[in-house]
Order: sequence, then C-alpha cells, then structure tokens
Amino acid sequence: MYPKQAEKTQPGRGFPFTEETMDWMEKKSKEAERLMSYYRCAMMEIETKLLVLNEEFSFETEHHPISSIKKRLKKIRSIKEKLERKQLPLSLSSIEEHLTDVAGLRVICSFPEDVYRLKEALLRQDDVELLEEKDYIKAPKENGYRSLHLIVAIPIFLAREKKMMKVEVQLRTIAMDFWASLEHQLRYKKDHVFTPAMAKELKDCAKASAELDLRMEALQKDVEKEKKLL
Ligand code: 0O2
Repeated sequence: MYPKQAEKTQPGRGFPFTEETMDWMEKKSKEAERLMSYYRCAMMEIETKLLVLNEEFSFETEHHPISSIKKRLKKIRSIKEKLERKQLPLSLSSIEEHLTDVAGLRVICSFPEDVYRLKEALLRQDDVELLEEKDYIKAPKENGYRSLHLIVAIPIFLAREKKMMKVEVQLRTIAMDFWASLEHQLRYKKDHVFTPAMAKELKDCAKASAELDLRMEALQKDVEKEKKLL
C-alpha cells in the first residue's frame, strides 16, 4: 500500500477523509460515492454554462457553436491506476488534491473559432477559475492530436457549504474529434502492431482534418456574408 505520509503532512486539505485506502473506496463507501457525486454536480454546472453560451452565441453567429457535449466520470479503477502510476497516496483527499480529470467534458464544436469563442466566454465568468490550459490546436501533439484542454475549478453549492471542484474541459471541432476517436481506437486495439508507417499515415490524416476545418470555416464565413447581402 502507498504511504499515507503525504496525507498526514497536509491536514485539513482536500476532502475531509484522509486515511482511506482504495480497498475501502472499492467497497463503494458512502464517502467515495459522495465525492463522485460532487464531481457529477461540477460537470452539470459546467454543462449548463456551456449550454447557456450555446444559446446566446447562436444569435450572434447564426449557428450553434456546440455540436454535442460528452461527459464522463473516471472509473474508480482508472483513478486507482493513475494514482499508482504517479506514485500518489491512495485516498479520497489525494484524488481531490492531485487529479484534475476525474470529471471530464468533451465539447464538440462546429468550427475552430467556436472553440476559442466558448473558451473565452467560459473563462470570463467570475466563478470559473482557470488552473491549467494546454492548447494542442495551436501546437498539436507529435502524433497529430489536436484539442484545447482546460482544467478549471468551479464552485458547487451544497446544502451547508460551497465546494470548489476541478473539471477537465476538452474543446475540439467535429473534425478533431473524428480523428481523435479513430486514433484512440486504432492505437489501443489489442494484439496489434502499430508501425511507424501507420503513425505517419495517422499524422497525415490529422493534417488533412486541420485543412478541412479551415476550409469549412471559410465556407461558413462566405455563407454568412451572402446572407447579409440578401
Ligand atoms: P480519457 O479516458 O479520455 O480521459 P495526464 O495523464 O492526464 O495527467 P496528460 O497526458 O499530460 O496528463 O494530459 P493531456 O495531455 O491533457 O491529455 C489528457 C486527455 O487528452 C487524455 O485522457 C485523452 O482524453 C486526451 N488525449 C491526449 N492525447 C491524446 C492523443 O494523442 N490521442 C487521443 N485520442 N486522445 C488524447 P486519458 O486519460 O488518456 O483518457
């Protein structure tokens, strides 16, 4: 079992249960369930904010910037694996303190500009705090992966307290999502060999999808211009 030392040196931080083990968590203890429900609430908060922005922007830009939103709560097993991989204490307070992707939203946008428009509007809200940003659209990953990742902290309002929760928000276009979903499928297929030639082909596909994004965005602007002339 991982040492509980780190927990003891930081009393009072994070979730108020400091000595738990993952075995205990896996028994679906009430406290673990409660923490997961807080993460679910935080996802709901962010989703509502995004849906409100989607409505508002549709009046300005004459299209809905959000095509769809996917939400996911990390499974206890994946949480445990991540804590172990990072050699972090296995406890509820450690999850809260160290992990930033227990609650995740993937926001699939129509066009690249929508990604940044939504990001700015979300971060302008005074109860949303940006903790970390990774822009894999401006600087794609070596394999071609593109997406904008934000780690934010937002408050959830409980019966007796306000609690800050961390949520990962991934914003990407339909083309970026199409590529990422298939790349994930291909790369993580069991019993297969992923050759350098395949990796190159995938990267070329990512480039093609980025070009497609720009062409579709230009087309959308032309359509808007034509509309205004009518
Ligand atoms: P899941 O199930 O999608 O959540 P971390 O390991 O999270 O502490 P890292 O890797 O620096 O740190 O985080 P980063 O770069 O923000 O990426 C985290 C998530 O982005 C991944 O989560 C994926 O969802 C997505 N992602 C990042 N790189 C790639 C990629 O090359 N291809 C695809 N398809 N998705 C990617 P998880 O935890 O891997 O899985």
